[in-house]
Amino acid sequence: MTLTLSYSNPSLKGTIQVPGDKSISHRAIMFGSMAAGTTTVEGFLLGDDCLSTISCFRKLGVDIELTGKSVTIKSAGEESWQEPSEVLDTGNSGTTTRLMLGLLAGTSFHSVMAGDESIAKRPMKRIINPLREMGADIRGRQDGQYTPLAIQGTKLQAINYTLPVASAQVKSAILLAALKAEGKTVITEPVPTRDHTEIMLEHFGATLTKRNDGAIELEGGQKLKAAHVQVPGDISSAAFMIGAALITEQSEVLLTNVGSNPTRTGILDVIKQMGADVDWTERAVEGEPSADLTIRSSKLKGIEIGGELIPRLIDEIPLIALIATQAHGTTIIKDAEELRVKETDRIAAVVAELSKMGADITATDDGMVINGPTALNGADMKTYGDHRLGMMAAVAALAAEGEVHIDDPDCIAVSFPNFVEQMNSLIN
Ligand code: SPQ
Repeated sequence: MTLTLSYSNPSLKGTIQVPGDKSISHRAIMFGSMAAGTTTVEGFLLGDDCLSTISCFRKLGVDIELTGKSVTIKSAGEESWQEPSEVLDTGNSGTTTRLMLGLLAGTSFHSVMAGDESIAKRPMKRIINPLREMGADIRGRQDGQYTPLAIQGTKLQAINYTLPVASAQVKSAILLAALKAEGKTVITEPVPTRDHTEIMLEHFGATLTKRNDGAIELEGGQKLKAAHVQVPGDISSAAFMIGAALITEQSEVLLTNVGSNPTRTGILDVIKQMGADVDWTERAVEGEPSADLTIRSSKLKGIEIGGELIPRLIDEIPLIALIATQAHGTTIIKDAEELRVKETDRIAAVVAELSKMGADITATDDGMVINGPTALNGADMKTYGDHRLGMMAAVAALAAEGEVHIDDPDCIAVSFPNFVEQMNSLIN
């Protein structure tokens, strides 16, 4: 079903609580399933990806009850997981697929994982290589590069591993496997990435050490204790509301309880540098930090984005590219070649779709160059089944002259169900 959006000088005003953080919601289900006892989760993201994670753990025999945005997980610990009789369907979720590899590698049973067409094209060797060094037995197409993947659980040994790519999913899969491995695992990252797994490990009673050189050490054989998890709003979802307020006239939007973990707030650094009018008030911290954010229409300027900032805003780049089309001057995004292996090739897709609307945007090997400001016109926009491309198109419609048609808006529900309704509710 195609969604048609058309606006005439829209202005956004009001308050929004964006849905729960996707990365933290996935991990809450995984940790609650590993820990013996009853884990409760509040503010859970009811997005398709996180529902895929719940469905996989139910197939392992874990009792998971969902009531609104609250989840209750009753587990007798991961030793009680049962061999699944069906394929574990990870849907569109890279996080589910990759983190579960780390968890399933150390079980005593056989399991098979597969997801949708997009998952079948995403690289898995980056996870499987370190897990194989730990002793894991994982098979798949092209020597385990692609799903479906068959995992024969086995005993694992600790490793000393330096990540070849900056990836929280690789780091997390190794950490989860390391919990069950014999010995002390040491992980070194080229650039710091989101640390939700480390925070949650400690929250569930595990001990890990962050060394002065940035390396993480985790001793195997630790058991987790059930806990309560409060999930803050997802800053990656908030980013699209931020962009909507920034590029429309006379807008002022309050976003409440947005996750403000410093490993995720690169988008705020970028918009401040671009000249955004934004206020940020931190809330009390319980586990993961969060804040209230007020964002107003702003005159933006182009900037250069690269280096260590990239992992702190990797999922926000489609939105940043869009706001750069409305900024004065040139925006250069570099060191972001990881975008080519997300739900789709996000460099190619963003450039193709914003070009259709009249943007001056060029792809580079590791990013893009955008000259602004340019007027945007209505167009037939493709999502490539990628939620972030879908939301980028919907926000672009606010600034466009004429109708924007979005080919597959349902994919937005992967991370932000009812995004378009929420955005429209702010329009006066
Ligand atoms: O789960 P999935 O599909 O990989 O989701 C994405 C997204 O845009 O929502 C990436 F496409 O977010 C990843 C993120 O890019 C979620 C994530 C995590 O929860 O650990 C880490 C990042 O991926 P990576 O490959 O850099 O580790």
